[in-house]
Amino acid sequence: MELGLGLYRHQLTDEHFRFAAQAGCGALVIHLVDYFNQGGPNTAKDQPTGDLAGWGRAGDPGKLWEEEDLRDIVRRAQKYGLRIAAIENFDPAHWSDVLLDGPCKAEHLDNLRTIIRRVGAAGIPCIGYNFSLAGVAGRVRGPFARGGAEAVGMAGPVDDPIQQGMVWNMRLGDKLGPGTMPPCTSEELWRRLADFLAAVLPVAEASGVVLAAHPDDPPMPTIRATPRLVYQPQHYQKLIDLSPSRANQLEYCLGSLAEMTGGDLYDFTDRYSQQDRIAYVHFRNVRGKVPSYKEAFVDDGDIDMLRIVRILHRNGFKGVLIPDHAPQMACAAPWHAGMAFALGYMRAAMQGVAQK
Ligand SMILES: [Mn+2]
Repeated sequence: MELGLGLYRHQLTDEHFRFAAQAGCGALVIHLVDYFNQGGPNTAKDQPTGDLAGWGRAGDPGKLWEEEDLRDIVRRAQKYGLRIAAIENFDPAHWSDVLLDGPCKAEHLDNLRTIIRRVGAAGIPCIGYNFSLAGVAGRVRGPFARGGAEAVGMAGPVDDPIQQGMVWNMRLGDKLGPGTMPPCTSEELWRRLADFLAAVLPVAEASGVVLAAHPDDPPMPTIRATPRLVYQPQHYQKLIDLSPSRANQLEYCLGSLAEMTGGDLYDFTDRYSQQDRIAYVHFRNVRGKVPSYKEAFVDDGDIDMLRIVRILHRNGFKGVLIPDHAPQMACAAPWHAGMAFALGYMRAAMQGVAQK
C-alpha cells in the first residue's frame, strides 16, 4: 500500500508536489480535466460542487492530451520523489458520445484509445473513469463535519432533467440547448459500458494501463432522470464480470460505497481486494446514506477505516490510497489542513498494519 494525494489540474504545481512529499506521499493521482473552467459559482478552493448547470466548461474536443505534456508532469513530480499513479477522469469533450451513444461514438472511442496509448507511453499506469451520464449532482455544502468544518453532502434526490449540451457535470459548448438529454434505460447504459470496455481494454492492456471505474456518486438508482450503474456494492461484481481483462479494475471509493443503502462494506472490500481488482482507493469517510449523507473527517464517520486498511493489507493490496475529499479546516489554508489531517491518519494506519 502506498500513500498518495489527489490533485486537481490547477494544483499541478511544484508547491503542491512539495506538500504531497512533505506529507509522506509517494504517489499522485492527477486530474487533467479543469472542472472549474468558466464554472460560475463552482470555485476552485475545494472539490467541485456546481449547480444544475454543472461544474464548468469541458475541454477542447479537438485537442487530446499530448504525450509530451504528460511526460512533463511525470518529470516534474519525480523531482519530489513522486510518481503519477493515475489520471482521474476523461474529459467529457473527448468521450461524450461514448456515454451518450451519439453520432461521434466511433471517433470518441478512437480518442480514448489514443489517450490511453499516450498515457501508457508516458509511464502512467492507470486511468480512473466514471461511466455516468449525470456524473455528480446534488452536492450541498455546509458546516456538516466535526466542529462545524465545512463539508459536502446530499440533501434529497435530484431528478431535474439534464439540459442538452451537458454531460457528466460539464457543458460541452458555450451554452445549453433548449431540449433535454434523450432517455436511457439501465440496460442500455450497461450495454454502453460493455461497448466501451470491449473497445478500450485491449489497447489498455497493450499500453500497460489499467482502467479503474469509480462507483456512482451519489449512488442513487437515478440522478437527474438518468440511470446509474454502480449504486449498490454488488454492482461492482457485474462490472468486473463484463471482462476478465486485468486492465478492468476499480477506483474504489469508500465514501460512495458507504453511502449505498445495501451491502456490508467490509465484506465487499474483502471480496474485491481478494480478486485483486482494486486499482486505487478513495479513502473518505461519511455519515449517513443516500439521499442524505454528509462527508466527515476520516476518523469520525460511519466507516471503521482502520478495519478497511487491515482487510486491504491482509489481502496483499499494493495500490495507492488517496484522501478523495476532506472537510475544510478553519485556518488560512482550509484545503491543505483537511488533506494533511487525512494523510497523517492514513500514514499512521498504514504503518500500524505493517508492524503487525
Ligand atoms: Mn470518490
